[in-house]
Amino acid sequence: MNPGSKCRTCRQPAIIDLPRHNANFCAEHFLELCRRQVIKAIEHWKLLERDDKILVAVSGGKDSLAVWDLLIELGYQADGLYVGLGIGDYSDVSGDYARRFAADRGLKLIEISLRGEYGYDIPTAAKATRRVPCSACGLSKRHLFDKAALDGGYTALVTGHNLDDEAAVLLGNTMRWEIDYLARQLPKLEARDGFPKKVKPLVRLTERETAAWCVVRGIDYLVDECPIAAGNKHLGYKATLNAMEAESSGSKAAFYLNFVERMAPLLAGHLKDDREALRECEQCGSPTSGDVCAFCRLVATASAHERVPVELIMRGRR
Ligand code: Q46
Ligand code: ZN
Ligand code: ZN
Repeated sequence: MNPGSKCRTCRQPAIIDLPRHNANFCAEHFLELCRRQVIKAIEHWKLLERDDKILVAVSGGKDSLAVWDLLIELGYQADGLYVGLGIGDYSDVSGDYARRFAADRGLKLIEISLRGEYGYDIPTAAKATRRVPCSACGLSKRHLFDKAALDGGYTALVTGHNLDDEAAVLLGNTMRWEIDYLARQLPKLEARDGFPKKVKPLVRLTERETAAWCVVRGIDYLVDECPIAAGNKHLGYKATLNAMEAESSGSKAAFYLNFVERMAPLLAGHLKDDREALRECEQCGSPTSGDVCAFCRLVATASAHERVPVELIMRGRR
């Protein structure tokens, strides 16, 4: 940002430049822009109702704390859910950030420990399944988020996915033409038997913007990235999209938002086919396409495996 840059709205000194909006903003008007983007997402895609009982999946990072903060600020009733993944110090510290955020604001935080309640952690699950850690981690989180939302009588499950996350997943799915995944990549998935409504109110904000929201609002968040994320292909897709964005600002938002508006409706039929094939897991009752759901199979495999320290997984990934 050039020294002396002025806020587009009030002409006071700017604190952030946002090339895709072709403007700079002071702290107050930057926050206003973020609020407007979230309200626009909520209203345009009908993400939330005023009387929704909301559960926010919280990791202790910038996005999940920002979305929780924004929803409370906008007058929604929202509790938090933190899942302890057992990824060494990273999980211990991330839990502290989530707890501190909730305690400082008098908000309710539900906690689930994978090791304490299901007898495994993510490093052990990665070793036991011989797949990248994010595979077992994503599966565990999806299952436990859905279960906690339904058990707690919540009508909406909110996640902090931002524009960078969604554009990166979209690029990955497009590169492989994963039609079923593409059909589901929406800012809102309606509730259905065994699944809560799932919404992503931050999809109009970039990760730079959610980080800036936290800094301006004085939210203390865990800056460190997950130490075992190296197998996560989305990091490469994010770098590719950032390179394109640097050449042509606004291209990332156009890629994702135009997909949702123009392409996703054409894939709606795939979403329906996918839903019709589900039945109840014999062990936990969750929706599944087989007899026993993928989560119950993961619990059986990972909890029977000798505990694996996170350092082993980190070394293995280098
Ligand atoms: S926590 Fe889990 Fe992420 Fe770490 S192991 Fe992968 S999915 S990167 S959001
Ligand atoms: Zn201003
Ligand atoms: Zn099950």
